[in-house]
Amino acid sequence: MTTSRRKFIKISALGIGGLATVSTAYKMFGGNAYLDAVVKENIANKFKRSATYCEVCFWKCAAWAYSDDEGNIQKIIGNDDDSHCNGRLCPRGTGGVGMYSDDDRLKTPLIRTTIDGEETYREASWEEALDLIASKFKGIKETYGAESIALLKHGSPGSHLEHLFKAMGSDTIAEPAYAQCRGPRETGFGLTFGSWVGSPEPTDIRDTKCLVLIGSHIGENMHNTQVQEMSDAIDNGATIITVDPRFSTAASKSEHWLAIKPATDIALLLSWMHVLIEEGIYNKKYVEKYTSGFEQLKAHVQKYTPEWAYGITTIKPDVIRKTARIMADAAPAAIIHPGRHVTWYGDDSQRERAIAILNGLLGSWGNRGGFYLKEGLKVPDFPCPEYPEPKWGWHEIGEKYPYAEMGNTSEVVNATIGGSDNKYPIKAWMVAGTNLIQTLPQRDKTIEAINTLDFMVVVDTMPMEITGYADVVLPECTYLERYDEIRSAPNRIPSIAVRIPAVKPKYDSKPAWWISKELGERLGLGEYFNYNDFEEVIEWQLQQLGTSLEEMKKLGVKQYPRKSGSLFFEEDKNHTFFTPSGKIEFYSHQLAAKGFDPIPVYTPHPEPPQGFYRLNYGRSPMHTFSRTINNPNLNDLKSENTLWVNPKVARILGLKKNQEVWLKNQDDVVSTFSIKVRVTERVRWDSVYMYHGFGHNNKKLTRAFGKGVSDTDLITKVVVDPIMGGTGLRGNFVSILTENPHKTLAI
Ligand SMILES: Nc1nc2c(c(=O)[nH]1)N[C@H]1C(S)=C(S)[C@@H](COP(=O)(O)OP(=O)(O)OC[C@H]3O[C@@H](n4cnc5c(=O)[nH]c(N)nc54)[C@H](O)[C@@H]3O)O[C@H]1N2
Ligand SMILES: Nc1nc2c(c(=O)[nH]1)N[C@H]1C(S)=C(S)[C@@H](COP(=O)(O)OP(=O)(O)OC[C@H]3O[C@@H](n4cnc5c(=O)[nH]c(N)nc54)[C@H](O)[C@@H]3O)O[C@H]1N2
Ligand code: SF4
Ligand SMILES: [Mo]
Repeated sequence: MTTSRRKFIKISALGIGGLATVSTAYKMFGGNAYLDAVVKENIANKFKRSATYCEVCFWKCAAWAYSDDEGNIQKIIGNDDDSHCNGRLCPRGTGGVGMYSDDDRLKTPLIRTTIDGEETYREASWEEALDLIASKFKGIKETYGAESIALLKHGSPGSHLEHLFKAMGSDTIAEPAYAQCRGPRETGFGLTFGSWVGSPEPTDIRDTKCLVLIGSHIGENMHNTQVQEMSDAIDNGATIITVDPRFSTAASKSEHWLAIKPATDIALLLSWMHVLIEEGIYNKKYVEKYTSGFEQLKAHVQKYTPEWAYGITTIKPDVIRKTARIMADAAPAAIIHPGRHVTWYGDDSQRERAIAILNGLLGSWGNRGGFYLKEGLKVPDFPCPEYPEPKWGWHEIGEKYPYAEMGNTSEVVNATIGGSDNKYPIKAWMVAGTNLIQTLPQRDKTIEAINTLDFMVVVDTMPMEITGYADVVLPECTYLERYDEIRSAPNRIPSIAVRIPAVKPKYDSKPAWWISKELGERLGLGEYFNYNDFEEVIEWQLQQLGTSLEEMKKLGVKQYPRKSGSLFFEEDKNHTFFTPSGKIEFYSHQLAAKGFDPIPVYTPHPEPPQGFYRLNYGRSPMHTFSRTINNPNLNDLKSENTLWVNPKVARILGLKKNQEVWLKNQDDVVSTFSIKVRVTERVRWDSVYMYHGFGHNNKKLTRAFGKGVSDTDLITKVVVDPIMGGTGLRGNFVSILTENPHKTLAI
């Protein structure tokens, strides 16, 4: 296998016919409760409705898909009984129908081939594609062991393929939602409270009196019920404190916006602890009853005065004191939000520990207006033989990080690239529902890993960047065309939701459950797939849960009574935390034993050199990562990103509104495309900001190709969290180029 073999295949753009069908998606998004009700009634009378849950992001709101007699999906509306959405979808969820109707979709299996010396794909039948994958997997399993076949996944297809992989004997499984997203917060909170935060976050925002957001920009981060509850909390007079170097939407709704100098949050957190303890306004009763290590914490934070923090964070001492007092007044109905995408500067588990400790001092965990005690329902596994025991897997691959508690995508990349001491040779990847080229930092490494593979399969719905590197591409049908797992996520009240196909799969696309089963059978693992249709699996599981498919088709969502007791701690009862001491651990003996700081400390991070700005990025409210940029409905709302530039910087560089610029980072890497300037006070003078997900370079994405810049282009440097292996992405610096650096390259 030569390296050039897996060159990214750029197939020339298809016609732009699809553009003509772009709908004015704005019309579809009702923001008015009365209108919503009228629309719902009209729709309900006219169309067939099918229960589903949304796959446009991972909040998985339960919804109804309405389709007409011709099988066209007319509208998707939130399920009123669902605690993830309360009957209202976000604009992306409403626009989800575009995932189905996008005519750029993958239409048939594709196999890499060479015609006249040019690499390209040829269309193939499912039989041929699946036979080829099965024979490659068999060969690799025989030579190296099933462990050498890795599954990189995100979203619903993942669970079906995970079953296939475990049946095969591979636990070499990872997803970007860990080492590029939530990992450090689960570690930080896990070490402190003995419990992960999990998703949805058990934040009792609707009843809080004070919500502190630290780089968590709810409102642009559109996770549905968080946005709804935050809006309710504001109506109820809660104080919102937003710590963000950028004036985010959340900041605009906040009484206090703390425009912190990037990368200095731990200093602020330590100083807030200092004020609470120094002024004796922490929650004494709670700290006494539930925590351990208070005396060490007190001694530790004594020197972290607001005056000390001011020099680091640029936040004035009186603002630090005042905001600490507001939290204390509200406590325990105060939330220091754990955030979600928290892989920033490499000391992220420690920053999350600091957030957890601050919550501990306020007594918010287990109290109304703080964090509720979530409860979920276990969906019984469909009967099948036990999985074989792999010799190694994600755990071993990530073993140098003692608190790596899920598969780490970047470590899978490293193990794939290998090296002389590589104990974990990875020879094949199956990639499903993740666009690794836009998702993982250090793209060169991702491509190097792909080039060393013997074989790569990609299961996707769209011709994304990652599909261009595959040997075989399998077109999955969209969430509106398939059955998937029963959704069961912990919440205030346990509930389940089902996904039933609203329409038949378009083109020659197939669901992941079917792909897994077909491959399983070809690999001699038929006994793990003892059903003809996934409907049978769900039907059986629903029976075990005391309901039926028939009932769930009518309900969509079913709630179950809580069994674990009260939603909050009870005065007269004690609570044991799942930590070694059974208490909330302000001082972590576990960390100390492994040579890490037992209480977080502030360490300075590199600052942008002269002429460079820190590259800051975040969520576009109308999009989910790279997956929706080509969606006809959502592309209609926002088709490219802009570069937020402070007026001072614009003046110095002579930049004008809407001027096209290119970016070059500290490693001389230049953005593939250009981006238009947005001059705004909303970003600090030391940073620039852009939405993540844009700047697609697969020409088959006819609406998204070449529109805006991909932040991932420029994230060539990472700082790895030594505790859990998360890749800090926010230490990259860019300079702004006004001349096209690609002129001679003909891109
Ligand atoms: N530079 C940078 N990198 C980041 C982030 C960032 O902000 N900036 N954010 C990080 C975070 S928080 C996360 S969680 C990750 C997210 O990382 P990803 O999940 O990789 O993000 P997406 O770009 O949405 O890629 C999803 C892929 O799944 C495909 N897809 C969508 N629906 C389906 C389906 O039903 N079936 C199948 N088979 N495929 C489907 C899409 O076409 C797309 O190729 O990225 C992380 N990486
Ligand atoms: N619309 C939409 N919503 C989404 C998603 C989506 O793709 N689209 N993805 C979902 C997923 S998987 C995730 S993980 C979440 C992520 O949502 P969040 O956890 O909110 O994370 P980011 O989008 O990375 O938010 C970045 C914010 O952090 C700020 N920031 C940057 N540097 C610093 C710093 O040093 N200190 C502080 N205090 N702030 C800083 C940025 O200015 C920006 O406002 O969003 C979820 N919701
Ligand atoms: S928050 Fe929006 S995109 Fe995410 S699942 Fe809910 S409706 Fe879909
Ligand atoms: Mo994420």
